[in-house]
Amino acid sequence: MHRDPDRVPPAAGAPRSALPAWAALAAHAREVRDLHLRALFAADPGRGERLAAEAAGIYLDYAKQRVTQETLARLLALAEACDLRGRIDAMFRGEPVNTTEGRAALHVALRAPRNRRFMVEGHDVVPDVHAVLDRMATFADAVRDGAWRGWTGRPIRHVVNIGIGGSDLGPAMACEALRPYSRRDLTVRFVSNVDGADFAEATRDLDPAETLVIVVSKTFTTLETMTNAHTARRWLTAGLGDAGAVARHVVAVSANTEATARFGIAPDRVFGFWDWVGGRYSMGSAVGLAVMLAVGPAHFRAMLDGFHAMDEHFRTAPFACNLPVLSGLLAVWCTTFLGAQTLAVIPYDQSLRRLPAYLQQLCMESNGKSVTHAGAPVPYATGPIVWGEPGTNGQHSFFQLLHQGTRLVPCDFIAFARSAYPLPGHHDLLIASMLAQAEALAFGQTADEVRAAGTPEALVAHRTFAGNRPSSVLLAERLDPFTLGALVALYEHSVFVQATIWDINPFDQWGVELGKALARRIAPELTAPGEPALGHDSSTNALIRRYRRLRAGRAGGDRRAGAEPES
Ligand code: G6Q
Repeated sequence: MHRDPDRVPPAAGAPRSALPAWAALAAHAREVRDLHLRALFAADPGRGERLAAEAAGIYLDYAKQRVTQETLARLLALAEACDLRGRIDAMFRGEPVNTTEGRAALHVALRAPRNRRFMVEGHDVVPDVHAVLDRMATFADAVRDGAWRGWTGRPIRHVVNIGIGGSDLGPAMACEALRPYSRRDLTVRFVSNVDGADFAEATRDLDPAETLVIVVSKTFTTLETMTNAHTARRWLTAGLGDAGAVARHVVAVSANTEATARFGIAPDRVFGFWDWVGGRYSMGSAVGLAVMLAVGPAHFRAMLDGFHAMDEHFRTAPFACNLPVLSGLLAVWCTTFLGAQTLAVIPYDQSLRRLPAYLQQLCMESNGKSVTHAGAPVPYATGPIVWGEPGTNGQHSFFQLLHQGTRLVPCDFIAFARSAYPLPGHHDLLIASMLAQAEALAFGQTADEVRAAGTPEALVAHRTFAGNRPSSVLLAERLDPFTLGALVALYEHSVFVQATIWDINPFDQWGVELGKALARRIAPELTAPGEPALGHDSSTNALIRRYRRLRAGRAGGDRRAGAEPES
């Protein structure tokens, strides 16, 4: 029987790099390493039209990635050899794809329409999802139309979301992105950091009588969130003069109803979610309550529809025109085969200014792993460092390195054809800038072109751009709730595709535990009376001693003028 060598499974426990499809791709990468995008475009006038795909209103142009038709075919072959189809189906079937925690990762069920079924351990979770969404909608409508009132009878005008990581970044990003769709007379603020500055600055001009606090924590044990929640309780009690007021001004989003009850939040003020929803994949759950309060239930549901449209595209579209599959495979290509260490995400849209921070968590917490599912070290590079800033601002700061530095920095550019802020002369300039950057990165400017422009010889080398720097463009009509949902789902599933190729678990985050445990040990040492015995390394011990002296004002040294804050 003939067997396609790309499909021969590796021996059990062998790394992905032992796959014939992997070796073929690695050999191909060596062959095309010096191919320039100039040559690729010159040889194929149809490239710009062909290397593109579209779904849920988002057009992905990846013609300026350093790929040939053969690269794409080999990447797709690798996806098949890694059983990407089987892994997608397993995720959608609610299997415990989060292997180290023995859980499903079924965030796609959060945005399923009522008539769909998604099973977790034999139970259809879709009715549970919609029951919470309906309760959220009733509550959001009541707050927004003034029926829900604070302790003193005043309507709610401010919302403070207390949460961190997955319980903060998604809703914070979405509230910012969807500001044109939000109630302008309702302020929504986000408090995440245990640094008191965060809570103090977020609440300093708010009236507790008109403020609703949402404590968002899946576990309801997270140090930062619980510290801020207790501070909020004191702030409300002090401001309203009665501890009973807290019950009227605090709601919770959590999977831990025992802990919310212990905190004093009645069950009907708790919006639940489930352990099959990972924190950084939870934006479509009750974690998005602040977003629903800001934009209203209809816009929130439109955002979920956008998520769902991309989910369905990911589940059903052939890989060769599947946006998350293409995006994930291109990330693997750039990271593992071309040696790029980072991915810059540059939204040419000020409303997406929090998107890079959101994607940092989504991508880096998911794929910042160095062992396979089976616990073996990976012999190849995994998740890239994700970073970015909105354009055009980045052009005036770090783009120099992207164009002429020594590192390869693939970029994702994100843009919309229509702006919610149609000030004359702005939007076309914004988009022209993005297109120009992608063009300059890809094609550069040769020494001959620089000379031909009359540049003095001494400056030719300085003004030459090598080009061949890869980027993708994501273009949609406008940044509306539907498109935002589709965009986020695209990245979620791209991360899953990458993890599948790398054979790592994108749904756990053990790497954040060690620091938390050490902080619990150090915290009492900072305040203990006398000179506590310290058992750390000499650097940590010295820093703890110095901090204690500075904190007590015993470090010596003069008070500098201007060192005291105004308030
Ligand atoms: C996300 C992570 C992490 C988590 C926060 C907050 O995937 O698990 O960022 O969201 O640590 O956790 P809680 O929601 O439990 O407070």
